[in-house]
Parts: sequence; structure tokens; C-alpha cells
Amino acid sequence: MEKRWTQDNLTSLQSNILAEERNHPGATGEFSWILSAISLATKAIGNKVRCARIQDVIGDVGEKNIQGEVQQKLDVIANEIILRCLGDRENIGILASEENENPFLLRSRAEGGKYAVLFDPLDGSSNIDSSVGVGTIFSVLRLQDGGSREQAMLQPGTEQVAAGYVLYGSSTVLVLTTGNGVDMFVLDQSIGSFVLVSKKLTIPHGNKTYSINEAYTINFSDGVQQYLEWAHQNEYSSRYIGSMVADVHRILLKGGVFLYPPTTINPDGKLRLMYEANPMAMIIEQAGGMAVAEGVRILEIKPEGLHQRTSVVLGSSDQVEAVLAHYS
Ligand code: AFP
Repeated sequence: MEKRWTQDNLTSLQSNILAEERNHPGATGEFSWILSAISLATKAIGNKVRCARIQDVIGDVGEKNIQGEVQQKLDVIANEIILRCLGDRENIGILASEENENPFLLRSRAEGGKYAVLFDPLDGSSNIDSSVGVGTIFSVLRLQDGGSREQAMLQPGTEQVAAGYVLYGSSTVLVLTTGNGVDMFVLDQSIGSFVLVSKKLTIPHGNKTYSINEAYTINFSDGVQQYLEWAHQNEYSSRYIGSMVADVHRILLKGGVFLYPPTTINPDGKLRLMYEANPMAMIIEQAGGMAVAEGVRILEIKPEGLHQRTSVVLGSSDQVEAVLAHYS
């Protein structure tokens, strides 16, 4: 090969997806069309996040969302950006947001609506005033034929065809799985593209770090309390950001375990199965880790409602097993 004059990373999200599609002879390219909309939307959201305090994007809007949580301006902005960017992609039949009670039914199967995209537009948004990392989480399902379109979305996480998140942190990072390992991209601001920085990530083992809101300890089950006591006696370290995307990203790269168990306030757990737990569980499993809820594999939970909550224990398999060893 001739001498190269540039060392720049030029493998973009788009070119990586197209290359992967070439390995699947039946691929139509439609899927890359969805991911390009997600890429566009998250660049626009990241831009708004980075304008906090420069533009009027901080603070709450004085209303609660379907989850009963106070909506931040950036929640509403991020939601709108995703709906606008994904809404006109012809192969998306349904868009469902953690922020909206009902999904947006865009196109029937007959009209070409093959996929449903579920998303949490801005996870961790209560941290936004203090410039803590926040993120967008997404999950893509192929819509089943027959039944109501909403019912067609109530599929277990094992049926996800893709899942990912974008972390708006010290850099903007996109983590994606299409069921063939986990790839990581970083937004190169200078060229406006997500470029590939790691392929086939595997979650490390042996990191004695747990991530949990320990202030709720007296509300946790005996099993979780016993695990925490055991961890205190076994030289564990604690890291908790309070933004799931940031906590899970750290665990994906460094290992450890993330827990959000049932509490008295949230007896079924706080996190949403379809918008948060399933996509994160797919990523963690694809990276060689484990994701469970009360001993059951999260991806196998049959959802009964779009906004259903679940408890979550996920991370390196050795660390998840250490937690499970304390459940009776
Ligand atoms: P917000 O989006 O309201 O900030 O909630 C973030 C979140 O859903 C998830 O990202 C965190 O892991 C979890 O809640 C933190 O909850 P606690 O504040 O109860 O620890």
C-alpha cells in the first residue's frame, strides 16, 4: 500500500453497519436507515446537553411524565428531537418513549412499518443541572404480524434486534449491539461522525466494585443487605453516579455490578423493563456479562405493559453471581 498521510479514524458508525450488513446476504439496508436517524438525533441531543446554561434548557417544565416523575426541559427537548428524527423513517411502525403514556403508531405493517423503536430520551436527567453524564437508551424490535400493534411490541428482550445507548459524558459515546457483540463509537466533533473505537467489547471480570443507591439499604431485601455486608467485609469499592447509562458504561469498560433492587417506594424496582433494563441487559449479555431480576434472566421476562418496572442486577458474571449467592 502507498504511504499514508493521515492516521485519522475514518470508520464511521454508518460504514461499520454497512460492512456488517454485507455479511448478511438477506439484509435490505433498512436497518442502517434507522440507526442513521438515531445517530442524527443523539448528535442533536448531545449538542443541547452541551449548551446547558448557555441556552434555556435547564430546569423542570412543571409537569410530570407517565412515570410520575418531574419532567426536565431537556427530557422534553430530547423526546421531541427523537420523535422528529425517527418519525419520518418509512420502516418504523411504532415509536415508544418512556416519556409518553401511549406509543406513536406511525405505519401499519402493510404500509411498511416493520420495526418498533423504544427509547428513554434522556436517562439521568435529574443530574443535568450539575453537568453529570446523562444518556439516551434505545431498543429496536421487529413488529410481529397480527394482534394490536401495541400488543405486538410486548415481546421479551430476547427478541430485540438491536439495542444501544449514547452517553453524553466527557465525550459522546455510542454503544451498540445488533446481536453480534458490542461495538463502541465516539463522536468526533471535528467531522461530526461517530467513529469506531472498539469492536466486540467484553466486560472484565474480577472488579470488586458495586453500584447501588446505598441510602435505601434498610428498604432492601435481606438478601441484598447480606450481600452489601459481605461486600463491606471483602474489600469492595462503591461507585454510584445515579445515571444508569453512566453507571452501566463504567461497568461495561471496567467490570463490577450495578443493582437497583425493589424498595418500599418501588416494590417492583424503579427502572423500566422495555426502555432501560432490556436494552442494557442485551448489551451486557452480548459483552459476556449477566443481567437478572430477582434471579430471572431479564431478557426472558414477558412484558405485560410498556411502562412496566423491574429490579435490575447486571454486570460482570462473577460479580452478578456474588450478588445471587446471597439470595436465599
Ligand atoms: P432520572 O432520569 O429521573 O434522573 O432517573 C435516573 C434513573 O432512572 C437511572 O438512570 C438511575 O440509575 C436511577 O434512576 C437513579 O435512581 P435513584 O435516584 O433512586 O438512585
